[in-house]
Amino acid sequence: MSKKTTKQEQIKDASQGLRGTISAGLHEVATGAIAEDDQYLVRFHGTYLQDDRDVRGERTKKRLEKAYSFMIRVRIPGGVVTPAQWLALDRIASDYANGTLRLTTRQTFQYHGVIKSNMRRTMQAIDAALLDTLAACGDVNRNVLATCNPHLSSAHAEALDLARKLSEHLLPETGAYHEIWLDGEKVETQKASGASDAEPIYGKHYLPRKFKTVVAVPPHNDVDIFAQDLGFIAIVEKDRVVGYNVTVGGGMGMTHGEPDTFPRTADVLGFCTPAQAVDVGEKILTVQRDWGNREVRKHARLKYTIEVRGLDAFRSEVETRLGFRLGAPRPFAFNSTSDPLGWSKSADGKWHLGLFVENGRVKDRPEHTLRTALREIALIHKGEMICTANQNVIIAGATAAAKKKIDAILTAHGVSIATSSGLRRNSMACVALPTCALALAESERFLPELVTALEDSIERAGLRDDDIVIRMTGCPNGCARPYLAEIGLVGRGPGLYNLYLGAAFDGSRLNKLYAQDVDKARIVFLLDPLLLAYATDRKDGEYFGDFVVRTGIVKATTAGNLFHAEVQPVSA
Ligand code: SRM
Ligand code: SF4
Repeated sequence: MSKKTTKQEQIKDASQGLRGTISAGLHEVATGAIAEDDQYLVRFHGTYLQDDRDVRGERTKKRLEKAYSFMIRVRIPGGVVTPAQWLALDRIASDYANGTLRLTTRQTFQYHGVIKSNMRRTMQAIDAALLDTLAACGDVNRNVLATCNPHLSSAHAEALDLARKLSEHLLPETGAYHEIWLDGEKVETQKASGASDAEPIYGKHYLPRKFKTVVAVPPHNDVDIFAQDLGFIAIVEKDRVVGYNVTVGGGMGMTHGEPDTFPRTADVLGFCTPAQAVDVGEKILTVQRDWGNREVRKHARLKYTIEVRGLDAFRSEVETRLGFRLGAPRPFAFNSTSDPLGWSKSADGKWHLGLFVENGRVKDRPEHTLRTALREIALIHKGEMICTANQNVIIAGATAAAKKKIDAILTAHGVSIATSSGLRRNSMACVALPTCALALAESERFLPELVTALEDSIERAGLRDDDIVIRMTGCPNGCARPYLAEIGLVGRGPGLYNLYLGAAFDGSRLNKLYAQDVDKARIVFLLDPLLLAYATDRKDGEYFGDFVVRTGIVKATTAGNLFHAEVQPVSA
């Protein structure tokens, strides 16, 4: 290995197929943690060592070890689970985690608060539910997303099928996952080739950085395709997918004060047939494997490879490896990144309920026992439960009789299908404190109260039912994709956020910094007149993000990509 490569590259190199000393570390009872290098390696197995930041200061004062526990992320391509799997996952939350399920922005579940001595039991319980956590984190292809819901059309079912195939094909082959967590037992969802360490796709060093793939069925962009490393846009004719426009180079993460790190929307690379899609995905991944920056981790994502090498050179290398040329992109149009909430009926006669889950946290609160309600629904439901990339859940494929029962269960548990406003319906926050090690500010625990405060302005402006996308993160890494929100808030420090405005409602244009280091009162103060102006001066059907651009509230200096433009915030 070159000496110039990052520490993470050296750890992968020495890891013996992602084993490191994880197994030994799990048996070490003197600490709730694991060795530092293993903390990086366990990510490939779908888990992170964390500590409870709410008690960190107090424990340091008392000279106690940090309150360590693990976050575990399940791999669920397309976010689709059976009711039986939901019940199993729910049980695990009580048995081993903090009693909540956290639906993520990438169509899956996370557990928080799993202590080391419960780690293997938890992984085995996930395995028993015929699920796994392999490659849910780490420098590999992550959970693959698909536009919800396979009942809606054959094209939606094909999109889910492709997401599953891509996820399966791009899984690491190491037997370490079996050995460490399952005692060599077979994981049903792992590659049939099983415990080989050869890693024909990844090689010994895996990827330079995480890699994220989605499949979208226009006009719904619920998977936020332009935020992803690799995307497939279904081109549908007569209800069948005739091929995919392939997108590359999207990503959200940046670092405050480092302008050579930035969010970027993906480019359309070309067109492929359904039969070519998995191969195209593999070759794009391998070009990034070989061309990605392994010396500066902050520049290691595919978006920087594309910026440095150029889209044409990238396409040409992909085509050389494929042995054929990609076709010219076909026309497509997205209209929204939101989820269809409420009840709807598909052509197959089945009912589907899109249920808003505030910031994805499935838990019981007094008067709003959502977790119990979903458990009771899973007990009577015969269809699917689908996690969305907006942290919501779709109870899909219900019969008319089940629909009545589901409504009754929700009512009994104080769960309303309606949300208090279009702003809340389109709100999303990352986890942040107390579990995320990188959080600079609150997010999940703060956004609901900020939305409540903004609902006063919304009410006065007569915008209660209007869809306005608001997203918050506790740091600039962008886990709730805030740079693609009409109103984006990004944590800078305790109680302080950067305010971004002007992304497109269909997810195709980034927003732009509007105000720096603003607190709750200032955010409300700044947004109140803009919301009132929007209500009075908007054109027919104009979205808030488009309005602030058209009226010059934020100024676009390059087409499509506001964020890349020179950043000139108004003074806070
Ligand atoms: Fe994320 C790191 C949570 C989606 C960009 N993300 C983290 C970690 C693991 C913090 C850490 O490294 O210590 C967070 C764990 C918090 C916790 O306590 O649970 C975390 N990310 C999340 C989730 C749970 C947010 C949520 O509230 O739903 C999402 C889990 C998705 C999943 O199921 O796989 C989540 N993260 C995203 C997304 C959105 C997406 O992929 O569509 C992004 C932006 C897209 C992208 O990747 O560019 C995202 N997360 C990051 C980054 C910045 C990456 C970069 O290129 O700079 C980090 C930090 C890092 O990797 O170094 C990060
Ligand atoms: Fe943590 Fe930052 Fe991601 Fe929020 S955006 S979960 S604070 S890494």
